[in-house]
Amino acid sequence: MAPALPELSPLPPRPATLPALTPTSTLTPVPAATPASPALPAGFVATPTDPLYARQWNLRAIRAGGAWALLRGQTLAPVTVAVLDTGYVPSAELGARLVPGYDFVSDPARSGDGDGRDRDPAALGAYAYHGEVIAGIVAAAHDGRGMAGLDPQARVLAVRVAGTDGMIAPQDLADALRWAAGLPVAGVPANPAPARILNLSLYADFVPLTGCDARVQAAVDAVTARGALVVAGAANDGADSRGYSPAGCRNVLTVTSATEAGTRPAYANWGRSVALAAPGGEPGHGVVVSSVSGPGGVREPNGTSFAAPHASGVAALLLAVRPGLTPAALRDLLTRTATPFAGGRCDPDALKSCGSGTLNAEAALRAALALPAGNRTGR
Ligand SMILES: [Ca+2]
Ligand SMILES: [Ca+2]
Repeated sequence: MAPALPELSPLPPRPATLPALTPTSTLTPVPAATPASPALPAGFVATPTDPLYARQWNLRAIRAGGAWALLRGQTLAPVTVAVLDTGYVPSAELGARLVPGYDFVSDPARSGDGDGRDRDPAALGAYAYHGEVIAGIVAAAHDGRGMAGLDPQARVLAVRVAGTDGMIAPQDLADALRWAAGLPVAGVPANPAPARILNLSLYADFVPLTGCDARVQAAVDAVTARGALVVAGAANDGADSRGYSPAGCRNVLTVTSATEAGTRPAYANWGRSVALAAPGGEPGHGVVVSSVSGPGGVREPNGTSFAAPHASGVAALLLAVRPGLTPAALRDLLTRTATPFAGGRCDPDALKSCGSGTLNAEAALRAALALPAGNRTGR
């Protein structure tokens, strides 16, 4: 069975199970702000003072600073992004903006908490970092410590779908999708904080990689009809992403990885189901993030898992300024404003396509701001 989540680093060839984190002796908090940082400005800033920002090449690659400059000084209604992943890890980068969702892992043999589904989505085991890091890429605070996230005003709903083995059951994923978007799921209390964007840096295990699983497709279609955008990582097998769920499903914004040079790293899935690329890095040059699991509170993972939340974070910025955007309109904005690949392709092999280009936060936000404010926008 292929692993649903990528390892941190380096990327070994097709491991049978997910490798655990490189052990660290202690859990260390995010580096503290330089002595009680003098009054950080309210609202967006074009250049965050977070110490890791200088190393966040991924944010420069997508012109995040240009997007923030367009929002300078503004405080917008928070957009909720659900991260369906390993679950909830308290984060100094998100504080109360990180909302514990629900534990959808139904198999007690893989849940690590001794039972099936329940109200406690706490991430457990060696892969707990995965959801934590993705939440940080979407929404880490611009607070003078640690990393900068794409939408520091977003809320993240942490929904647990991966077991301690890093594997995801298709029915758990399908139910979690519906619940995260505010649709009813039998046996689960209603979600008090439905999300407009659902980030899936994973794929369903226990099914053949031959196409979109019908349960996952039905859930994706239902949440799309409700107005939620599904963003998925393309997966890390260097293969056509069409066989994967959700990457190969309809109505999914599938995101593959680009290197800093804007090319396809060998691990990154490709193909017609890929909408665009975003920085996911490569072995030895990953995406720099805050993590309580990392030495000094820092990790540098690579993989399409870390590309997808760039698109989710930018989508949150678009919804913050134009709340009426439909999933189709968000997809249109993100893909048509992407920066074309050098020479028109991400890979010398034209078959190995990466969609319309590399995510461009500034261009996407400019295009959204050019749309009329107000009611439901787009198809
Ligand atoms: Ca449980
Ligand atoms: Ca920060």
